[in-house]
Amino acid sequence: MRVFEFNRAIVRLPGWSIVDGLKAGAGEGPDFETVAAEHSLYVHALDSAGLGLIVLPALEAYPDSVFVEDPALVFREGAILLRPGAASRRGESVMLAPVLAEHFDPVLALTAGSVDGGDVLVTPQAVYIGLSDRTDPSGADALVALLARLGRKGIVVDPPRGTLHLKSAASLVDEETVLVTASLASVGLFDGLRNLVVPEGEEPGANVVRINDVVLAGSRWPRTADLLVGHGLEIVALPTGEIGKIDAGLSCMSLRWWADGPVAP
Ligand code: CIR
Repeated sequence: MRVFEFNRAIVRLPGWSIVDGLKAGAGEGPDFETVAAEHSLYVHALDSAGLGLIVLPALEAYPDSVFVEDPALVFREGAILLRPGAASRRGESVMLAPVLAEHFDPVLALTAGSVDGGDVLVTPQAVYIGLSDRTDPSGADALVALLARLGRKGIVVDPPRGTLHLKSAASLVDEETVLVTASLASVGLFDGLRNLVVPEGEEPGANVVRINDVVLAGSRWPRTADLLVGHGLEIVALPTGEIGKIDAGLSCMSLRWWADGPVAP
């Protein structure tokens, strides 16, 4: 089974409070209606890629809760509730716990430090955990131990800073290839894999998500799309301009996994 074969995903609808989502820069915040339209196209793309979707309601108390990738990790072998590094997001894990309990056994929980799922990149060889402003060494080490309980090898890496998360700058696009920023390629984090380097000026385009036969990619990054198509990949181009205002991309809006046996509703 390839690591990007999925038949299920969890998404959460954006709330009005998303206008107050966290952002590193001083630019304007997002407009709710436009975020909702981007999210709706994303959900449609997941459905078209063959995923059975669990759509959770918006959580107004958590402006960033549409980014379900950050508070948990999911695998065929089980799920892990994380401890997001931003104080305003810490409670999001608890809000995901009931739905994870319905679909996963075991559901493990990180109890030390902090880790955002956006810092966790799964490749066929390992689960890479990138240190960042959100993911600290004690959380990363604790996560390695939990991954081992699921039979997964975790590797802690210390990428150059400048992006929110490891996966803001790196995405697995096939079993041998990562799409990466030049900055990340230069430090050789993924030397065992082919590095496709995003063109200069399109660095945020490094966050894509491979799902079965397609790669969801931001439509703002045409040269990155050309690179991926030239590599033989099928692209589904999606608008990300509004979520991009709060430092988000495409991987962050879903939790994806392969469920064995009949797919529960
Ligand atoms: C945050 O700063 O936490 C959100 N505004 C964006 C999170 C994006 N998550 C991700 O890329 N995994």
